[in-house]
Amino acid sequence: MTGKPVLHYFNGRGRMESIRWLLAAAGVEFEEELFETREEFEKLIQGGALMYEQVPMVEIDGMNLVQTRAILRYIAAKYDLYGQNLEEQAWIDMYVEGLRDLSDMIMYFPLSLPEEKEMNLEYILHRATTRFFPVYEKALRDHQQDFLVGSRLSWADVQLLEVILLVEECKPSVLSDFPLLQDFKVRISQIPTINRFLQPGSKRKPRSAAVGAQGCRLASSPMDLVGFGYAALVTIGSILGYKRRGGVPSLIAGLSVGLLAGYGAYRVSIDKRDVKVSLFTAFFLATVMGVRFKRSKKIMPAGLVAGLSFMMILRLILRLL
Ligand SMILES: N[C@@H](CCC(=O)N[C@@H](CS)C(=O)NCC(=O)O)C(=O)O
Repeated sequence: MTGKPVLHYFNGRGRMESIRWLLAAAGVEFEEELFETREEFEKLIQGGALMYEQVPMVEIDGMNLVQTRAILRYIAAKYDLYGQNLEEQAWIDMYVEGLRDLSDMIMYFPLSLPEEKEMNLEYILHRATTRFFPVYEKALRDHQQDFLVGSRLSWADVQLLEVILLVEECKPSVLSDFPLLQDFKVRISQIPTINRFLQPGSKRKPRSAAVGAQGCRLASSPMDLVGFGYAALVTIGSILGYKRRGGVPSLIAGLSVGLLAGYGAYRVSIDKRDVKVSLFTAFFLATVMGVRFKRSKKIMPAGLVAGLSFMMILRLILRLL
């Protein structure tokens, strides 16, 4: 290998965190190109480095590796963390895939609707303690070794420790009925490479960066709901105005501006810094309605639209800072 692997991802845990864990456990130093904006992500896409236009991507051994599982498998095999034979590999795969099911639930948890948060958390903890942790507790009991598979550290152990710590962040006492997992946690945490990764200042992402799915949301760019709401308001407002006072030209003008605002919101949804159209629309409406409000002193609709448009301008400018 020439040079250190370079990890490309958002500045968060997400799908990259297990890759960080595995490299760290293998004692491999790595570099990170962490992006914060959609543009940085798109630059990478335009450079042709992302096979599926998705991250994680890891530059390693002259390849641009994508697909989380493929990356993990490559690292595990390369650094001798993937068992001694096909049978051990199969066991490692089974343990790792189960752990992924559990960690995926946790990764998507921040996307829960507020009213579903408590129920979803309970569900995750229930699944962890009734379906997944019993498997690993039994595996350690039956296998009678320090590790899940064979007699040395494997990818399965690294992944298990990562997920235990993840679930403990949701409920610190979650291992209380799993004595072997408690011992396992202490034992594996003491392995020097892993212990270093657990120390502050390492490349392990903190809980505050548990943006898993939020990281993905940045990649697929969240919809500009406020912008669409504003466009809908302008459109509905012009239809109501027409119904009340008539006037086809004002209706056409209102609908056109509403359409333009909708198009602006669409562009912001694709790229949150692409605010030109939205800014122009809001500026136009703020000016026209502001002048109308000054003359008529009527809050509805002139004052309201001018005020909202002014707030939209502020909001869009803030996005650029
Ligand atoms: N199967 C892929 C999924 C990767 C994925 O969904 N990545 C997200 C970020 S976490 C992404 O790049 N999304 C952008 C998009 O799909 O356009 C993997 O496991 O690596």
